[in-house]
Amino acid sequence: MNWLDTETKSILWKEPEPKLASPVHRPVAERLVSLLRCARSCLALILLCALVGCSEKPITSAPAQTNPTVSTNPPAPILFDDFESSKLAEFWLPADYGSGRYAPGAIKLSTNYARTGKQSVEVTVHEGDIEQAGDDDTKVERADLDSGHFPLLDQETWYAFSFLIPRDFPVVDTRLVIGSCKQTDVSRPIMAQRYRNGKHTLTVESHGKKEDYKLPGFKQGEWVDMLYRLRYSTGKDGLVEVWMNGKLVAAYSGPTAEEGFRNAFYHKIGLYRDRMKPPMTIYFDNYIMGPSRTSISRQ
Ligand SMILES: [Ca+2]
Repeated sequence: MNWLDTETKSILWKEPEPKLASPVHRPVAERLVSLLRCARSCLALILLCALVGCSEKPITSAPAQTNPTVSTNPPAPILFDDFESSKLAEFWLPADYGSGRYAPGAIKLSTNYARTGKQSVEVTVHEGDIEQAGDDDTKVERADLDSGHFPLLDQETWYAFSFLIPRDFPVVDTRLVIGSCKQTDVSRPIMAQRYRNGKHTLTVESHGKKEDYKLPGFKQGEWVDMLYRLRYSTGKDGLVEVWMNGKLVAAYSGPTAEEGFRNAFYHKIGLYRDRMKPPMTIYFDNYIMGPSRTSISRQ
């Protein structure tokens, strides 16, 4: 199978930088220049830290568990849609299925923007679309694409996609989720990527606890590449790691699934919000899901 074109591969999988020549083979003058440059960069970094403060802890990968629970379920399937065909890929659930739902006409293939190729998928939500009761007497509405429910307990699953929020997108202080991972019969999302009032954030919720992560901002009108690594587990070996434009921006380790609920997990992209008047439109491209990083980047 080789469904990723070269451009897509280059986005999802950045090849390692070519190794520099060994210092012993480089002329002395070149090494001196290199040392001076390094010293200058270090000094600049120290000055920058002194000016802006470097109190924030760097984000590191969630610690690897020495004895993660081994699953007897089949690994996550490999799914891919570059939205270049005349219709959505077969794996997307229909508009009226479960909780990933959309109104007629809400999901369209579009040539307005493309991360690669000529098309992406355009998702629009209007006031009252698939309205349901939310928390605290709120009403929620949605246009969601659901990539399917799978028995992924105690397994790693990777998801990648690109999104673009147009320049004229309404920036409002209203709850808005653009991507989430969920356990089928649990109401709260395990992980939700949010964009509210111009702030880009992520929440991880499990076992009654909720953690908030601030994600880097982005420019409306430009593509953003996301990569999620999830390990669905009711125990300590669960994890959530999120990369944005190739940089690790959030890492959580701990439970990511609820006991006593179904071994069925799914991922949605789209627009899920508290009810409001102005419509919203977002674009997605290059959706990929698979059981490992290599499975979604080197097919
Ligand atoms: Ca495309």
